[in-house]
Amino acid sequence: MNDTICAIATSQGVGAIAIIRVSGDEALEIVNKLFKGKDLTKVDSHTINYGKIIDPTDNKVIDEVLVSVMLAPKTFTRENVVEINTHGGIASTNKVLELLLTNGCRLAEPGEFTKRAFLNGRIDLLEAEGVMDLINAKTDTQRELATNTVTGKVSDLINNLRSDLVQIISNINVNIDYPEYDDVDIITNELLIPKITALKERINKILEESKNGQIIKEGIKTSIVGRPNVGKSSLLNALLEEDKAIVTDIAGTTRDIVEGQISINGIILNMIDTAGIRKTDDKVESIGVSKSLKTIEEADLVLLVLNNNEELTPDIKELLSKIKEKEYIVIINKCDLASKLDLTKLDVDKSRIINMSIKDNLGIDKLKEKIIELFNLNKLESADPTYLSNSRSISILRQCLTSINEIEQGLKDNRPIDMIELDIKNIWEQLGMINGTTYEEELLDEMFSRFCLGK
Ligand SMILES: Nc1nc2c(ncn2[C@@H]2O[C@H](COP(=O)(O)OP(=O)(O)O)[C@@H](O)[C@H]2O)c(=O)[nH]1
Ligand SMILES: [Mg+2]
Repeated sequence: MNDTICAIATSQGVGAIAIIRVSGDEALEIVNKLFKGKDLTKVDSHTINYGKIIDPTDNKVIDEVLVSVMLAPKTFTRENVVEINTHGGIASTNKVLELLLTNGCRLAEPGEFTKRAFLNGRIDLLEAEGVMDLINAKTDTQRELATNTVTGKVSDLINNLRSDLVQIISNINVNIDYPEYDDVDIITNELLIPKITALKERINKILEESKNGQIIKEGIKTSIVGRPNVGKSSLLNALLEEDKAIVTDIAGTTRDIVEGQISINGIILNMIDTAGIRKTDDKVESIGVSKSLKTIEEADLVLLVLNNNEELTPDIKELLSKIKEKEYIVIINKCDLASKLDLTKLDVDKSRIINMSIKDNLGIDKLKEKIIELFNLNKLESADPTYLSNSRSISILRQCLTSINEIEQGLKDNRPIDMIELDIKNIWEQLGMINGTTYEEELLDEMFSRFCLGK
């Protein structure tokens, strides 16, 4: 038997109403001990009941409340659930919680209600993760993606792959069991190849589109790099429209990393202003420089800032070769000054160059437009976002892709069909880990611990 858990589900602090949630076999009995009004154990399911919470030791009234009674199994956790709506003061809410704890409830762990919803089969693992995304959503696009995850649209991507695999497995089985059976497709390796290839392409597409999911959920990691004094911090400040990073004409001012966020078409740009990249003997500055190089590796987008008024140096060419593996934009700043920069020596695609004068506020809009173009943000904003977005499922799906490539090769090499069948079953199981058909206890603990209390 599961113990009965409780937690304050609304955010802690003063509000008009606070909700305390109780879930478990004894939810009704425990709340009933504290409730003056109707006998909650006898009311209909899914009713809201007016009454008072009293302290049973001295019968003092704690608060006037509305109590929602929801009986299993049609509840979020599939257990009996009672929600107490109190006046949202800190003292009264905490007092009600305390009374629940002294009368048989245990304080829920973070995410424990959702964990129970998952363990009791109410939602799958992807949907559970979506619940957290929905709570954390800050932009409309994030909210839409999370809603599609919570309501199972994203799970269907995986469920459909799994049912296709079952189809293939059953075809193989019929063939193994009744090799002489004419009616059934004779599943020879030849016939299987196109099916496997089609499946591989679908997995590929889901993975390709999951990049959109990650961009929506986590934003675009953007690193602003370049030599000292070219205007990197000025660029960050201009994009943020505030003076966040310190700007001076002294080279080496930004020694550590300064971060800021803006939203472009509903997508968050997570910007990092870095220390200027140059050879230096200053210990603090050189740590900054190596940190900047590291942010390039982790970035989705690199903004390389050059000074129009400075000649090109060899280290820039070196830097350029590093950032070319990423999405990048070359910003030529200080266009208000005389040009000393020889662009012909710069081996970059012209469409990726933006001329700016941050001082005169010129070029910021062009830069934003370029980012929208590079990441297809217009399309992302208008699409109904149904993408895998958490790195856990994406990495499992990547493994599945590797396995399916091996199967395809195995078929071409005429590997025995019963071995192939085993490999296909393995993929089916791996996919089950994405939506939690199979799971490990440790993963659940780790995942739900990131939820907020009362969810
Ligand atoms: N003339 C001119 N000066 C600029 C421009 N943008 C930034 N600066 C100046 O260049 C200097 C260095 O800027 P800063 O943003 O600190 O460069 P960082 O070292 O790359 O972060 C400051 O004195 C800025 O005011 C610009 O577009 N034109
Ligand atoms: Mg700086």
